Amino acid sequence: MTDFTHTRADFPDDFLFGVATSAYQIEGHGFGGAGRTHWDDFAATPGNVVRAEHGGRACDHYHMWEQDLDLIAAAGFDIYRFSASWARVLPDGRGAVNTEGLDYYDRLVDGMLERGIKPALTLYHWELPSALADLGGWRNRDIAGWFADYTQILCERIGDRIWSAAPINEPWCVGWLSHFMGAHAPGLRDIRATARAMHHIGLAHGRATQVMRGLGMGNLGAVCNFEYALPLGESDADRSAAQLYDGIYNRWFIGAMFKGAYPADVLEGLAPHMPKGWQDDMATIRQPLDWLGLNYYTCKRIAHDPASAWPQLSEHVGDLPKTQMGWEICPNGLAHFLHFVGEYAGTLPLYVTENGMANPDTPEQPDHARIAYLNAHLDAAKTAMAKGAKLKGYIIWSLLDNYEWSLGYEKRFGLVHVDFESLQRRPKASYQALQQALART
Ligand code: IFM
Repeated sequence: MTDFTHTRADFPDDFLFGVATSAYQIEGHGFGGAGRTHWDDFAATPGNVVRAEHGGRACDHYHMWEQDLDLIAAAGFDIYRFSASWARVLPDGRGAVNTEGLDYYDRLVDGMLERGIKPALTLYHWELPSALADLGGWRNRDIAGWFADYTQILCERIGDRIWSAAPINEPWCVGWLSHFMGAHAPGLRDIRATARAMHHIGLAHGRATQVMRGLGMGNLGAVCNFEYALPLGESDADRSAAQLYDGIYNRWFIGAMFKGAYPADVLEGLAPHMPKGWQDDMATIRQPLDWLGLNYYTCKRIAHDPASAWPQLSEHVGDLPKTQMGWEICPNGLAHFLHFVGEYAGTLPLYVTENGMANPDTPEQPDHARIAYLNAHLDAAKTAMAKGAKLKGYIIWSLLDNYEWSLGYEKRFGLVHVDFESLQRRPKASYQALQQALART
């Protein structure tokens, strides 16, 4: 069996290892009285999702959660980063509460604590209730208030037992990927919608953080995704395009959350489309936080595209070895960001809140490629720590093979193989290697 290059003993005593999932991707949204989400609508529209697959059954974690928590505990993970579904708690996004949904999250959190696992909650991992999408979803400023109310209801019930919480997973995906690139629900390609969503996401983050502080919760953070932007060619134009891509992807949200300011280069393009009075919200967006989480997977080659409208750039894939997603394997980028975010997060603890790879795994084939990927990224993390990065934990995406959004169930990110017919779980070689590496000696 291929081993991990590092074991737990190579990291500081308080360094934590974890595994992550999200509600819509594993729970089975058709169970337990959850409301319809914009992902159900997106998947039901031809051309959006491979084979029109949706999260109706997914991994049926809703019924199999005990078995899944046992897998997390048996591997020796310290943290389980999970998310709650807004539409499971409030089927219409506001108004009537689905008590079955609250009971479910209550049981799930108790189940983690019983097994000695730290619950790391994400409040929103993309399953917007359809009823709120009808009202404009993230384009509507009122979403910040709706999200704050949902936060209050959920955290009044489970907040007392949560180890850490973050409001919104990967704001760039919620804003840019979903409203500008049209690749995720609601599938828009509209700059005005994008600017509004990119601002209201920050506002909702700020309001939810205030609510959780008000309830006495601690260890509150933000989880942003980062992609290492490299110029495609040597020209100044490509260099500037990569810099702008970096601003949109990597600096917009942390700029607002940690400095109360959007990056000037990005604002130049988005300002004409921003909602009126956005400047007055910056203090709410910039809430004191306790940590920053980085989701990191890959790099991207960026070129200037003079023929297109702002931001006048095109995305390319380079020659590095790739994962099943077609994403280049580029651990240098992780090391880069672990230093770069210090400019925003100062001395706050950092966590890698997602890192991992999709691989066309079968139960019979050991996933050596995943072990190598994780090794390379742990090496990069270790090197960054030696140079002063404040990294306190590393969380792998994902525990289980699951619903990879518009790519359906084909792309397998799990440490545990899931047969989507029988729902049988089978730990992969990477799970077993991690179990060895994490064992306390
Ligand atoms: O599956 C996703 C997850 O929902 C968010 N971060 C990236 C993962 C892999 O694409």
